[in-house]
Amino acid sequence: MKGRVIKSTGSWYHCQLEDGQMVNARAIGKFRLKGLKVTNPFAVGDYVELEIEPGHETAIIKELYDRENYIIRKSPRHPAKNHIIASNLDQMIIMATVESPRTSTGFIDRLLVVGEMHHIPCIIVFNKKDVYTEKGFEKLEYFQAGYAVAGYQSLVISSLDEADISEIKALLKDKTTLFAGHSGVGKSTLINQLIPGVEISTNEISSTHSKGMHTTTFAEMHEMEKGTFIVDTPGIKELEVINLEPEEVCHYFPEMKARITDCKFNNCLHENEPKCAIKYAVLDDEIAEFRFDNYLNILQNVKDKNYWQRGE
Ligand SMILES: Nc1nc2c(ncn2[C@@H]2O[C@H](COP(=O)(O)OP(=O)(O)OP(=O)(O)O)[C@@H](O)[C@H]2O)c(=O)[nH]1
Ligand SMILES: [Mg+2]
Ligand SMILES: [Zn+2]
Repeated sequence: MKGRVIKSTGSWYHCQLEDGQMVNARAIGKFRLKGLKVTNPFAVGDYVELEIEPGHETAIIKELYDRENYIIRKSPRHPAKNHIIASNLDQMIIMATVESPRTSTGFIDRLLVVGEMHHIPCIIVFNKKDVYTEKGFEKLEYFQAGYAVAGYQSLVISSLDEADISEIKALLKDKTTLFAGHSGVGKSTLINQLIPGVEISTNEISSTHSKGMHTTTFAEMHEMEKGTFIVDTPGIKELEVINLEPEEVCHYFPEMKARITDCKFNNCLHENEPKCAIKYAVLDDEIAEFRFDNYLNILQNVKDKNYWQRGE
């Protein structure tokens, strides 16, 4: 019997069967993970083959169906291992806030790179527009212009605004969407508005730090309508882009990727090389400066990390 992992709590997996029924399932024995060094053998979004235990309300996971894609990050608890956040995703909503708390574009761009690496389309949703100052709106305009040039759709919403909720609802229809972003940006609040009655707990952000306090602690999938799923995730504080070579980084910035063949050197990393088409595009305002800065930052991280991994 086929099921989909909706939620995982330690060794138990809450699965939804094709007829909509729920069953608690667990795996017996070790699962071969095809070379993946991960802390969790199954993730939210996985399709699994289940065998209902006789006389029980529970099931055994017999098989993991191939994942169409998945989002992976370094495990916060076991740095040598990775953690699969969720799988089989149609899109990712990157929730950000310009103020209270502030999300840096550096963080947004790391998530965008992860989305590009896994071929998962991303939409940026700036939440809490009801509390932005005039200065906040100015910054927002600058960011939105930069993302538009890069080819990303971005929206400005408030989780308290009915019209905004309807707009988001339309974007989600018949898809599995991952909601990602810092703690306190309002992911769970928005999902509560999208699915009346789900009542996910949300929390005030601490007034001293203006940061969230991690109200959601594990990823969980919610069904908005039949066939429409939303994955709520715990706030991510920092995100290290993993499994990347320095020369690959620019491939995951679409507005750069489109221009790299115009650079003089085919191994150009767009730092200080002569006749670099990317640099010219930044000077001509065809690539937003903040995007280019974030690129250089990620590039440096990737270089540093690969350096240490090689043990030089
Ligand atoms: N003013 C305003 N407050 C909002 C909005 N959306 C959410 N909030 C508030 O922001 C706080 C944090 O919201 P949550 O939904 O818990 O945030 P989260 O992103 O799920 O946080 P984690 O679960 O910790 O990752 C709550 O106090 C919400 O009421 C909004 O559009 N406007
Ligand atoms: Mg939450
Ligand atoms: Zn270049």
